[in-house]
Amino acid sequence: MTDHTTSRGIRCLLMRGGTSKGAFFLASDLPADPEARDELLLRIMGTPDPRQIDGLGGAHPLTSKVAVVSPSSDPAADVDYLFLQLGVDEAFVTDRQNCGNILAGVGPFAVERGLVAADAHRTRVRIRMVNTDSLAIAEFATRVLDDGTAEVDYDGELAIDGVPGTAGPISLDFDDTAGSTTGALLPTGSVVDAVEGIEVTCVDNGMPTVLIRAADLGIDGDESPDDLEADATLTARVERIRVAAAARMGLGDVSSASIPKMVILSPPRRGGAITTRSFIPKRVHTSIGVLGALSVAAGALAEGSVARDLVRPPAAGGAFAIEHPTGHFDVEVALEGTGAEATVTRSAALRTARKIFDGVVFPRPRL
Ligand code: NQM
Repeated sequence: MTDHTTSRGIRCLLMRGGTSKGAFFLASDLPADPEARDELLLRIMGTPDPRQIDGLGGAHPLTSKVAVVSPSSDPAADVDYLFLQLGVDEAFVTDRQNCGNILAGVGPFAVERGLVAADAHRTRVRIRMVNTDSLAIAEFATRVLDDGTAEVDYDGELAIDGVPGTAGPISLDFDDTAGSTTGALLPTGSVVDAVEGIEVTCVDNGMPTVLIRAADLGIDGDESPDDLEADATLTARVERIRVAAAARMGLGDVSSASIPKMVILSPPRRGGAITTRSFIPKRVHTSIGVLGALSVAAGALAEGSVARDLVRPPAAGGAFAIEHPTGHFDVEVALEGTGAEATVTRSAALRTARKIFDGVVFPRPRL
């Protein structure tokens, strides 16, 4: 049978979103059947292959990401955004996690594809995040061209650690909570749980995350991602804790899932609130995810969490600076209530994004 997708290609926009990179598609340009869509996406990204040599993927989970965008039927939203994480050397596509870095590209993509009309100076896009059925509002600069049409202005002065140079700020505002996969900010019902012999805080402000003190793992917490990944005893222990904590969080079998994320905490080194190293979950993040950071901040601010003796919280109303391997990421998170009753009243962050390539991608033939 002739495979027309291979010969004619699929319309695709490659975009950096925050510190990640992904392939953005209109849902209408992909098969409606999730199984057929995922099989096609694996071929487009070049998965499974450690180098993803025959596709668009960049040989790391942070560059093996897909956004599927469509007009929203929710009156509170302009567009629906489905995030899909693809494996690199393992052939999987999962919708069990959301991604806030790729979210930064969704508003601009909606304008690029004509789903949202750009305003003369700034454009606001209301995004329903399908993975967690929650809302985000993105706002970014747009400009009017000589012919009167408006387009996204990607340039600007904001530097984000983990990306060279500067670009235009994209504000991501989640109102209160940044969403939840597990349905609760503290999914085990406790601020601290004992898992595999150590104390952890399980939290979900947009990303199911397990917080662990570096000292409890016998490490400093500011090791490089390469050094952490090379420590087979440590990675095996982190994985055992992940699987056990996931069961307590109601996430079921996560042996082949990219959640929960495992974040190792230690005191701040560079004037921020806390130092982090994030297992996402097999590779170690070179910075930190957006929703991961919002979850770390919420967990660290929860009274009695494992971060209590490590965190240097910002002054009231100040940004929570999360230190990570390539710098820091400032997020705004506010909590109300104490202990297991705590709720999030504000979640927001600034990112940048950039259109890298717009065209037609040709999936590799079936293996
Ligand atoms: O937590 C990587 C990323 C992410 C996720 C991961 C993210 C988020 O940096 O919102 O952005 O944890 O898999 O792209």
